[in-house]
Amino acid sequence: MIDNRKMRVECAVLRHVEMPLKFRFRTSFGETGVKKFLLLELRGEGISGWGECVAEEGPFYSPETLSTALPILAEYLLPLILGKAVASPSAFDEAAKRVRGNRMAKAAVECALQDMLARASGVPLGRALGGTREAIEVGVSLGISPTVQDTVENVRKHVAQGYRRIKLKIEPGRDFDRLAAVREAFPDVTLTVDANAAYTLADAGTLRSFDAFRLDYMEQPLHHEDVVAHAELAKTLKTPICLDESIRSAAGASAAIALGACKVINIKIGRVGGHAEAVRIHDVARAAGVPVWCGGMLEAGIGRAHNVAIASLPGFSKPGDTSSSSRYFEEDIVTPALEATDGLMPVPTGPGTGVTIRPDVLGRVTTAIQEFRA
Ligand code: OSB
Ligand code: MG
Repeated sequence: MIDNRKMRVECAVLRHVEMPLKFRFRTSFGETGVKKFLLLELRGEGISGWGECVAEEGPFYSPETLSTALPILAEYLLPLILGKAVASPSAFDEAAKRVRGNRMAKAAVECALQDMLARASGVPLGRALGGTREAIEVGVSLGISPTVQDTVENVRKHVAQGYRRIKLKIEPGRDFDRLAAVREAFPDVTLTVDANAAYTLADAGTLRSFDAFRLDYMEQPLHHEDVVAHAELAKTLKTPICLDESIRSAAGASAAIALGACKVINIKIGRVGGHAEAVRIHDVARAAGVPVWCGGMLEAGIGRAHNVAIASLPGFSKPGDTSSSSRYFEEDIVTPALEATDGLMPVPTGPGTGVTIRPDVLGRVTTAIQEFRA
């Protein structure tokens, strides 16, 4: 990573943003129809760097929420960089270690610094992080549908759009029947499931029955804190396990791999605290022969562009959840639009994330603005 340039951050602008989703997204932990997030702009030396905080409204996917990220940013994280002469991403990453947890808040700052530094250096962020791909392979994450028939139709629509992997959200009671119907209708599609921790070891029989569907992997079947239980479960399944919620650091990733708890890892920049930790997880996984892929949090353009940048690293060898922005939103806050064709999304080639804010659109979806200075 290039990190030799020291940036001076003069001002931070935090926008509260609300964007209606084109579909209601239902998981085992809840349902949403509006994407609410904090958008961070760091300004200094005539450049802006942008980061999207992926904390959600409620503490259901992660303990962090919009209303916990705000004071952590204002009171602990932004003061580490505002007015300081050494606001490089790695200096921030190091200084922010004193703050435990709160990784989504940290990632928003680290992403904005990474974007700012790459822009100042005139290089694409993906390349600055070690990325080698010109385009990334993408799949879709499909929420839990009301019926088996709706599920099959939704899969049909996305297979026709060329997505390279279909991931179905599942929960106890809305799993086997849907999988059976989808696998029968699409014998060759690359298929996965994501339970968001909705099962226990008592459900091992049900989870084992999914072996018949030749899933590429099963994502986070068990409790987010129980890596050992995943290792136990793995012994009884043919289907490989992929961990999402359980992996928050490179140390945790190494431990999970050593325990046999996962054969695949979903990396989300927000969940792990920024690009630097995402790269470290990528590196330990790659050294262990464990493929990774980039997850999603229904991001708008800035968060999506950061996802595309990290997914350009070589170890991201499975299709991720970074599907086309137009699937989610009528209009996005950045240009060029982040769109996949035939399941391939080009990695922007401009400096930083390679996307530019559309001030008119951003103005329409911003509900509040706060400014922070040293
Ligand atoms: O578990 O991967 C998840 C969205 C919000 C919270 C958790 C998850 C998801 C998704 C959506 O699966 C992925 C996307 O389309 O951005
Ligand atoms: Mg997941």
